[in-house]
Amino acid sequence: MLGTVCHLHGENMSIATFLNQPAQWKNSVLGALCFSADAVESQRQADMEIPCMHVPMQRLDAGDSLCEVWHGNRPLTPGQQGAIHYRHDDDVLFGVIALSETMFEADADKTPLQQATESAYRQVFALLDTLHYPYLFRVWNYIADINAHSFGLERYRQFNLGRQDAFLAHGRDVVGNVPAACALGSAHGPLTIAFLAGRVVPRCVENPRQISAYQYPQQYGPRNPTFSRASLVRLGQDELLFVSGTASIVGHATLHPTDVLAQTGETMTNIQAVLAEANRLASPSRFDLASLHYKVYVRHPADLAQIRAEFERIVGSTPNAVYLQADVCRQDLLLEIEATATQPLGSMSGPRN
Ligand code: 3EB
Repeated sequence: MLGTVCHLHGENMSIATFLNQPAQWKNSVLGALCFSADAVESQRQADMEIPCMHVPMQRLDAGDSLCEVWHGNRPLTPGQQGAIHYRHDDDVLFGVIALSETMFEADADKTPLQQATESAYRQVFALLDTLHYPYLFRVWNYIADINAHSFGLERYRQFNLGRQDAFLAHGRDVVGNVPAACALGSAHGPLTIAFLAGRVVPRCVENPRQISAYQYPQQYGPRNPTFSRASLVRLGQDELLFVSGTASIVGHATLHPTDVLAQTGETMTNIQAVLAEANRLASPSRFDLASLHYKVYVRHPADLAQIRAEFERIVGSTPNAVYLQADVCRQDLLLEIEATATQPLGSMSGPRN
């Protein structure tokens, strides 16, 4: 298998480069996560039968857009169910859903964002049930004004209510066996969710330095976030690691609330701890900081240089990383870092339990 690329893999490029790829290349694209401050460009992708998420976020490092493209095995099957656009091969399904809160009215029980979130996740689970891709590997959540308060509750906490209700309504675990995820804030736009799902059970990884998010104390909201710190997915000859959005949280508390350098260091210590846990479960255990592909979400663009220098110092070699401006789901968090990696299982690995 030397020289082969895992059949499920992501690569980064600008939206313009993505649009200019030949049709043959696009035939293996499961979907894409597109980010740019200006929403216009990637809307053209709607014609392509490729599910493309678009989130209005500024890329901070290079160029003015980012397109994270996920490839699968040809031939791919496209489709639409409810508000979800998806594409799948025999093993993996990529989907995107964007729902505007204006479609929902506040009632006595549920805020519009909560209803939009619950509806989006219910649609996701209905699709996964219909097409038989039962396991969510990784979810990307983007929420406008994530730290704003309305109806007496921070919007991220409204999102957590709707998300957990949908998991429960579909009989899914809300503790333990939950997907890797991230949740970031944009200035505007509909609730936007992208996801990868499949037919093999992912192994969930937690971080011994952190209380599991699904067990946070009540002070962070009426319902806990439904995500694990990372997921490990074995596909063919490869093992994929999805590290969730990771921040400067130890136990359940934010550390270094006003110190962006220290938050960067603490975040990387957390990612190291997640990697150590993943390596306990993975076989062979070869994930390290240098082998990850990172997305770094920066709250204040003015902090970019400091965050980047510290991050590069810690990773050592020049990291494979992209930087986006985003709000993070606690007001005192100044950055969040997510990552993915793939390792070949190798001929020495043998059967695993
Ligand atoms: C944290 O550790 C930081 O709600 O899906 C990170 C990753 C965070 C995912 C989510 C939230 C989520 O709590 C925030």
